[in-house]
Amino acid sequence: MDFLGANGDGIDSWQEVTLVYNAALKQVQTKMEILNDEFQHVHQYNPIEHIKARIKTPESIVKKLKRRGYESTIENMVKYINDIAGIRIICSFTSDIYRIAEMIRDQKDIHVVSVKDYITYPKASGYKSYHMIVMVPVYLSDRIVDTKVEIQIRTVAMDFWASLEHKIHYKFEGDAPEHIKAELIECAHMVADLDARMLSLNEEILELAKEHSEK
Ligand code: 0O2
Repeated sequence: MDFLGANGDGIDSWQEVTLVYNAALKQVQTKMEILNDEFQHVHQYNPIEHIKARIKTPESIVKKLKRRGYESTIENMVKYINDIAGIRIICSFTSDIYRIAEMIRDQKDIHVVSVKDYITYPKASGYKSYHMIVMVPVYLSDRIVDTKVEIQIRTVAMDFWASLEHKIHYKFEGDAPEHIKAELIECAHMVADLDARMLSLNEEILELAKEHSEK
């Protein structure tokens, strides 16, 4: 994939983009793992089930730039594409999502640029997830490059729904038949109901365990 040469935020080749964004990804992933370990140590509980990290493919970056009417230059991708580096944090319960988001906000060397709360305000498609664009400093030998990383936080059930919906979206190039769209919305309601019931079941279990230990 060819990009026009440019100079976006001190990054001037695809190799350098990969290097810098990979470094940012590793930093955020390690931070999340440390927070999860600490949480386990203090509360005997892991809010994070698992973490997935990826660098957006050049093809997907070019498509997104085109869709938004920008030329495929390094400068434009660094400036306009917020999810070149993406981390997905999967947790068990909806309450974990906000707990993790809070822990991210409290990190001194992570700057939160923007938040999209598709949990409180789901998309019309039924999509639910909590998105944060954060900026982390990547220390190279001769300079520091502030780099954007998109963090998506969602439950296992939301992730299951989103990956199927994503496949369908691509299969029908965004124009799925109406009955499939309606079925997906119905499934999104079932996912929301399942998440709510699992959360209240877990809270009841924790309460019972607490009463039991106090006896
Ligand atoms: P792909 O193919 O997954 O990479 P912004 O980041 O604010 O400039 P953007 O990218 O529209 O604008 O932000 P948003 O809404 O936070 O979406 C970012 C990513 O979230 C998307 O990346 C998807 O991965 C995911 N996402 C957003 N909406 C949906 C949805 O309705 N269904 C599913 N399954 N995933 C969604 P890309 O680059 O659009 O797509």
